Amino acid sequence: MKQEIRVPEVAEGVTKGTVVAIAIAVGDQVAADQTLVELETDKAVVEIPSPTAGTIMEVRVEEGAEVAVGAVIVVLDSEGDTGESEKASTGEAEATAGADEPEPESEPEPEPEPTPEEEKQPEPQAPRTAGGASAAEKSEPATGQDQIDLTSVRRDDEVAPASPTVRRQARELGVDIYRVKGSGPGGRISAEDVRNYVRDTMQKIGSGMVVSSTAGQPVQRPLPDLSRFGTISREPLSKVRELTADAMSYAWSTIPMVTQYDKARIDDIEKFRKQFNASATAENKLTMTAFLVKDCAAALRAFPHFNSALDLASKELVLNHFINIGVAVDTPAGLLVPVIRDADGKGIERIATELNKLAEKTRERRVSPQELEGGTFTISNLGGIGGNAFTPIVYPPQVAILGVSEAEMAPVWNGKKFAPQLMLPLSLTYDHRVIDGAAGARFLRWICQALENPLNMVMKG
Ligand code: CAO
Repeated sequence: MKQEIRVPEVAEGVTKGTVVAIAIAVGDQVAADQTLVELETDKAVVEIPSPTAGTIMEVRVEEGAEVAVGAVIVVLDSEGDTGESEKASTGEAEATAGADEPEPESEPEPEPEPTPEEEKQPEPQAPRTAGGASAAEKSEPATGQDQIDLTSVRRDDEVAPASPTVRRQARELGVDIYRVKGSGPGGRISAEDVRNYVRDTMQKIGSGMVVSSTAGQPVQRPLPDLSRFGTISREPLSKVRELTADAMSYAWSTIPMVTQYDKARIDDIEKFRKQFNASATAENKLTMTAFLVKDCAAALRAFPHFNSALDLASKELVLNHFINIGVAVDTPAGLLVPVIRDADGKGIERIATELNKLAEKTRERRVSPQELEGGTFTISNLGGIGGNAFTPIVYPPQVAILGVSEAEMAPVWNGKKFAPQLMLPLSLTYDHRVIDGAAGARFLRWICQALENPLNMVMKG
């Protein structure tokens, strides 16, 4: 018997919803109460079950489509229900165990003669994206379902092609379904795919390998429809912004970071800087950042672990015998980090000249890719703009970064009285897998002491 299955009233006041998953395809046999479609409403995601056992004749909706309460979503042939309760319950068992599988594994039933109406049924569909196009439609060339390119179908704003059962399984295991690669037609994700993902992840953790949460692709769940709350506009991400997003997500999700704060008294250095700059040109103008580059280079010589990279796969710490300091430069296109090479072997004036030139080239986007690579430690000086503290993010494979905030006159107790002193706030973020808190505190203190008495840079470095 042909039966139309409609969107039920799922909650009070809910009049429509968006189809986020279709668990069945034309020709599938379903058991009573088996989920047909997952519908996302303003209140929750609800599963719409089949009221009876039968065979799917038509699927009238697509993933991503908005449907109103009362709309027909599926047409079911419930004829086989009578006298076949045995088969229906078997079907249910199969459907539960293999709900993630696109095809039932049992031998197909002998096909009854198709009615003219059945002859017009479309082929089972590949999963549909939120935009309405099927995976097969989106992949080029689509010579067969096996050749569908997942990268072109599983984009941020699309719905992961998995049945509700598989989604539930992923949720229960704490797996983000968007990170699982589906092995079925059209990239459909099966229960086995989820299990394999968990197994792979556990093996990587067991072998000490860092598990990238992004695998080189920024992962983001679909945005809600923000235009529901007001006017919005969109602007394309610049390449720099895209790369920054990727690098920051990777760093944030893979490195356990700690930030340590300290302050350096810089009256003497500032006095010297002003005297020097009285006769300096635009090229060799001495800035606080140039002092910091020299200071950090000397500190890295004294504390080699801060100038390293962690190689968990080989269970080694890679110690860089060269000291290349990256300096974060604010540009109209976004943040770029050109590198002062072999900074420990250079005088402060030379560093200042190089830095001024490099910063200008970077702001004008004339910096070469080679000048942006090979850094072993980074300085991010926001002090020229303002602020009294921030937590910079380590730039992998480096293990530490120094944040610099705005120097300010402050009353400092000198043992007898409070005296006004120019204090520079510093924040050191480090990879806690490589660096312990005590080492972090010593390193940052060393940097402060070298700024307070620059002779320390040459004496101790
Ligand atoms: N406290 C107080 N004043 C500071 C200062 C600080 N920490 N750092 C710089 N200044 C002063 C400079 O001394 C200079 O003053 P004078 O003209 O009197 O000499 C003025 O601010 C401007 O300095 P500058 O910015 O031209 O030069 P710089 O070498 O100090 O900085 C650079 C160079 C590239 C670090 C800076 O231009 C820049 O881009 N900073 C932003 C970095 C950034 O965005 N970081 C965020 C990354 S997210 O972690």
